[in-house]
Amino acid sequence: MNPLHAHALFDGRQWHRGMVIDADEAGRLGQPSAAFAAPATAVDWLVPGIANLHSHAFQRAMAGLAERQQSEADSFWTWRDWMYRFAATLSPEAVYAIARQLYVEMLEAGYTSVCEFHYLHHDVDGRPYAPPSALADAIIAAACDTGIRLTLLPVLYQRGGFDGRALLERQRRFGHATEDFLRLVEGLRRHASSTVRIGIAFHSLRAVEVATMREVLAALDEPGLPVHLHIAEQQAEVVDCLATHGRRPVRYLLDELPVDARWTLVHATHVDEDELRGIARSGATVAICPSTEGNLGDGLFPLRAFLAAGGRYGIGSDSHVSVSPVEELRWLDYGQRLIEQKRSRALLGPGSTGEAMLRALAASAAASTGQAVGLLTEGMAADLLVLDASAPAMAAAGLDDALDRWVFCGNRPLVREVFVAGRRVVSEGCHADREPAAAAYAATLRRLLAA
Ligand code: NGQ
Ligand code: ZN
Repeated sequence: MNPLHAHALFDGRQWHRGMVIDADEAGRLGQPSAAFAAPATAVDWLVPGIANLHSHAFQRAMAGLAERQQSEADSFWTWRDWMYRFAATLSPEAVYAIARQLYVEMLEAGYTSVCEFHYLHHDVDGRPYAPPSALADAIIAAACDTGIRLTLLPVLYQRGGFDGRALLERQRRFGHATEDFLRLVEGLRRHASSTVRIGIAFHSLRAVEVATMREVLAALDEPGLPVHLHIAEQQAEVVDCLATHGRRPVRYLLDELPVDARWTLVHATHVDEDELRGIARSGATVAICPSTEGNLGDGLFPLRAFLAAGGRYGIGSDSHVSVSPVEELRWLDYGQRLIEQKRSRALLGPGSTGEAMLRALAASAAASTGQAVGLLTEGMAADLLVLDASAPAMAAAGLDDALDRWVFCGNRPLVREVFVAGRRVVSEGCHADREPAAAAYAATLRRLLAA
């Protein structure tokens, strides 16, 4: 990366005027320094790239295809059946084409890293591929080819519910015996690099017993290992967990496992005050996925109470009905506004709502991804965005409102340049592979939908 001169740099905590930043060979930032004479090439608005904390890449290809009402009782659970049927059709080549297109879109939207919650492991008949990591390899290849930073979270998925029932036939591509899972993770760790981190995930409390989680954590422990799981997204999970364990899901998790800052709880939609305080105290991040949670009819995360408890959160695009950090953040705040019939809910005192939310994302990104991302400070990754200063939405912007304009001002994308580890991957709003990725994706979808 050539040194970048910025008239205004938001480092994830605060604004600085007239800065120059530079990255080393490994894509890490040096100390940002004050630029006295900004050259003509200086950019106006330099901000941290966004970490996408929750993704199921293959679901991108289903977006818009599951919106036809089948019955008055359509729900998350009927969507899930549909999703299983779709997942049953995918080959490693298809997963690569879908993930590549998705990651191009993510980069163009301003996501510079993605946590891939990867549970589609085996062949259609449930047998392991040779090698068993074939589908994970497709995800890694898509990330490396597009230039997005990846935290790959191979998912352990073992049973069909709290009562210990076996996986359904349609879930057979997802399941592992514990030893096979440990072997998969060990094998994947060989792919770790400066932009690929291997973490782990447990699909949910429904799908993995806590005793097994303890066993996996003991076997795979390493400093800062990201550990993600879905939790309390639907009321039915709360009801079933109460029936089996006499406690609500988040309470049960916090009681049974050493949840700390390495953990990311995905959704955590249905939580009471005590659980909220418990999550905040643990230092875990909540990955809120507002567009998917809205699409699936999950409910609204109680953001205000969580902020009051000092909790950490980030965002994820999850099922990818939307691939836009801006749309996630709008929905995050608008959901709260609609409940409370007030404005600017994502912060507890006066200030910029957009800036407050972006500060929260910057603060949680490193722990949740297990990588040095989020803040644009010395030693952190040079994962950054240049916003389009020439866009009408940014006309006469100032430090007080630049981030609110990006988040709240219309639908024309304002991300002009994107760098990951100091490497430019988007120029003038366009990824270099936009066209070939879209063509391969369209061919893949034609094949899948014709079958
Ligand atoms: C998933 N998706 O694993 O893709 C889940 C649905 C489940 C979301 N939670 C399946 N959005 O939770 O059992
Ligand atoms: Zn999910």
